[in-house]
Amino acid sequence: MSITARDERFMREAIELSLGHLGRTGPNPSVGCVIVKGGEVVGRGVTALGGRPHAEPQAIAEAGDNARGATAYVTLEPCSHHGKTPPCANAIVAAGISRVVVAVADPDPRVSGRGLKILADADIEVTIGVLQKDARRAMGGYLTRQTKGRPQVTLKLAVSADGMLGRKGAGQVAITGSEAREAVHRLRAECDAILVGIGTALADDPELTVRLPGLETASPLRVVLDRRAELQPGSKLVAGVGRVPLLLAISPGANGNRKALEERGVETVEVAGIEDLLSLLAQRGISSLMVEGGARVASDLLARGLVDRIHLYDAAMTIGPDGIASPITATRLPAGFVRLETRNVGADRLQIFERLPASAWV
Ligand code: AOF
Ligand code: ZN
Repeated sequence: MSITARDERFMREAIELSLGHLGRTGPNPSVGCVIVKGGEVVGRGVTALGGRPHAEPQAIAEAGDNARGATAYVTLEPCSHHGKTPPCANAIVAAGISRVVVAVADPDPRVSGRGLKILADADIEVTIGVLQKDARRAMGGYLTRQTKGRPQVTLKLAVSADGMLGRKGAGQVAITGSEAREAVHRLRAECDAILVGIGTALADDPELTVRLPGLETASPLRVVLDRRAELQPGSKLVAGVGRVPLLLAISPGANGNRKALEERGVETVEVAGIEDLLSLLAQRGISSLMVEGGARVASDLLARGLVDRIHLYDAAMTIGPDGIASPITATRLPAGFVRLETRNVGADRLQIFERLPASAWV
């Protein structure tokens, strides 16, 4: 059967469902599943918080007897492996579903085409690739980790009208307004980890937590790139360790404040450089990393081609001559990126860029 507008409509619904748990199912991707019978949705599922159960068994349970002869729309190829839960492809066969529409094949070597084969061998009609681009975008973190062995990197920058990220020696400077702050906290909640350089950690004394009603428990791992272990044991980052973990990436053999920080519950890891840190994070199941500063870390990642997405906030305020210049501004955009979206967030303007080719796994 060819792809219809109806297929796209129901797949869109499955993608929307998946977005609801983005950043909270790691290391599993957040997958959406919609079961349709006679043009009506009879079951919905999304990968549960923490990663299990998977989306499909939940949708099948909701559909009950209606699953027989129905069509299932799933954003990712149903799994075929006996992991902590039985394979979703087998559950689909057992439920008597007669057609499965999938957006993206699963690159996980344990699945990778085997899920589709289980379905086809059971004479289920399989359609693959519906809204593939949108689903890839929704699962960008998972797909980047699986195919590149590093997390998807999102660089967030708040830039003044004169192209600055902050003021030298001034600590935190409010560049964007409260709506932008809220949007940034939501983005934090959707990522698995947040990274800043030691310069930003010392100058701003940030907390790097999600402070939005209802999302207080969605704060991701905080990571500081701190070659010489200079982070202050009395900093807000360290004070919050009991609630949200903090990982300090230091150079091999670095001492500095290491001991005092470790005594306060900070985990230290020795890495040779940023690439090393990214692969270590991926090995720990971190699929999406948000980079919040500062200028040096941002420039370094951009120069190494390690930035996948940019959220650029432009504000109307100016900093002046003692500012810290941003590597990217509204008039100095990065090469090799395509703009996906421009919108106003309160008084500020947000532009979202994605690296070309649009998906690293093409
Ligand atoms: C699905 N539906 O909702 C998700 C899937 O550790 P496990 O056993 O939970 O397996 C993790 C793998 O399951 C993950 O790498 C990916 O291949 C798949 N995720 N599959 O059928 C889902 N979240
Ligand atoms: Zn599964």
